[in-house]
Amino acid sequence: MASSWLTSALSGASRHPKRPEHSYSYGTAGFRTKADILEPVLYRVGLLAVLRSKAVKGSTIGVMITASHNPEADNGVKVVEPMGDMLLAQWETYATSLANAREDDLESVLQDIISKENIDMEQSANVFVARDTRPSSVSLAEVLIEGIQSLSGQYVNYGLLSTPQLHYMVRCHNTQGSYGKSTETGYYEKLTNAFTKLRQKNGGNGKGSYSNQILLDGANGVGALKVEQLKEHLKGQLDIIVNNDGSKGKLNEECGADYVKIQQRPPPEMDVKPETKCVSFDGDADRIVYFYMGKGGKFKLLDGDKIATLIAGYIQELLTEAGIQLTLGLIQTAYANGSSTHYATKMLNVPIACTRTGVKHLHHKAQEFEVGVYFEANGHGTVLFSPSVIPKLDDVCQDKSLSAGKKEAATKLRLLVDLINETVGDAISDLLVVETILYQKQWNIEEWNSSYTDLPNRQLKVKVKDRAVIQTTDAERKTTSPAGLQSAIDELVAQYNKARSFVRPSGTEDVVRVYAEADTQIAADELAAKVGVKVHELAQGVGDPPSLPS
Ligand code: NG1
Ligand code: ZN
Repeated sequence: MASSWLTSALSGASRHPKRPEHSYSYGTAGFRTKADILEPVLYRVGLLAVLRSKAVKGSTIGVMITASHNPEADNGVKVVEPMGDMLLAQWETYATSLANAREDDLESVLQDIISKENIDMEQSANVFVARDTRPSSVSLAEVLIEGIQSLSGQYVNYGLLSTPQLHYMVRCHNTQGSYGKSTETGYYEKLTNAFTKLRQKNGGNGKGSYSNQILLDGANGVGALKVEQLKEHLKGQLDIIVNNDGSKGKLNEECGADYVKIQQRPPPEMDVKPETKCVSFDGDADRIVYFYMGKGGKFKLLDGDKIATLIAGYIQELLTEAGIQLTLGLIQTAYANGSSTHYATKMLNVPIACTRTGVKHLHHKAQEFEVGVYFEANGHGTVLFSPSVIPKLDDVCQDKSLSAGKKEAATKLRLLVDLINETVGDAISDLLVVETILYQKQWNIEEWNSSYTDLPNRQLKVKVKDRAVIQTTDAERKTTSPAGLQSAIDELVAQYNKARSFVRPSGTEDVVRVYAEADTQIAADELAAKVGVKVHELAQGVGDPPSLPS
């Protein structure tokens, strides 16, 4: 006779049948597709989250319902590990098998996970649930909860949260509050307490051109709502004006960090005056970019690379002032602008590591340093501090033999640790970190932007029959297949100044991405197009090859 949990799980699944024509894959950003085909996936993710919680002896697991920067009609779901990290690779495979299992195979897929992971089905389980502002997220959360309950899991439904807020809640809960209180108020209090203290310490002589005014593009998403709550705790220290707050426009439509970065222009809804400091979040507030309209109405973007170098440089300065030796590293991907890499190595003296695209690769690499700053150029990033860091900072703060200056620098670093959401890139936390540093330096956005000048660059997409024929090595900076492609790219790159180019298959779209940078925009455009043509030629391109700029 089937166990009662199995009967309950299977009967629930029959209420949310999976259609044979749909297939799903748990990618680096979880499951993500059209919202109207996600119901069976959500139910099965409910089952998976309970199994994961049981497998980690009842520690709390998080499930976030969002499709981040995708259009409003899409949705998605991602699972958060007990310390707030992303789901383990082995469990991504289980998630994909569960989501795709035919109804009559579901039992064997569940049994397989239980036996491979040696799961005690008597163990209790707990899941934290949250969602973004997509209309479809409400009913999808209900289906997810049905899945959790069918395996007798306990759950807390937080309703609307940003993705990083959920990661934070999960970590706080599993570390018995040592990371902070697992409530939304606890989140704002932790960040704003650290922010306020740092602001007092940094003094800000008011002589520079720093302005506390920020025009925020909330992507018509959850970040806009959460910033309004943050403002109550900031008590006027920042003057944040929220645009695209969801009251009229659609989520991510002509707004949001992805739109601003790709279109290289402000959202049309925003009335951006010259030199005004602007910020754009994505739909679930785990990405942030800054921008402004410079002289002559020229759009200027300060992306993840600019934020990362600002933060790494600040940490480097404080470590030097405090006389503390820690290994500090900046982790980038091949998409990082060559100027940012040059600036970090030559001017800041911060070592660089390059990983494959996808935040989990950056996150893992960052763990190899005592202080690891990681950012994707598109604005997703944070800082990781190894467990050895806080005791080292505390020692300096308490050492009476040391100078006041050293102790002060160590205290600022200690506060910075509290200001950063280490679990995942967090637009709100990153905003507070950037504003702290700009205030200390008394910089306006133009002064920050002039720390280095981005090399002109271009990204293209090429459609090919099977993008898997493109194989890469060296953190995706070189191709090993198809034959002849890398030597063709090398020859093209050699014809331009300060040039670099690479191609890789996208992990989220059925395209090959081409990146090129060079000393002028014309050269970058031409190089990208020529490399695109080579990809089209050597990797069985579909449709027309990219056209060369006229
Ligand atoms: P793909 O489609 O693999 O290039 C994109 C972004 C990544 C990352 C993922 C996940 C670029 C060039 N790529 O990946 O940085 O954010 O989506 O959402 O921006
Ligand atoms: Zn996002």
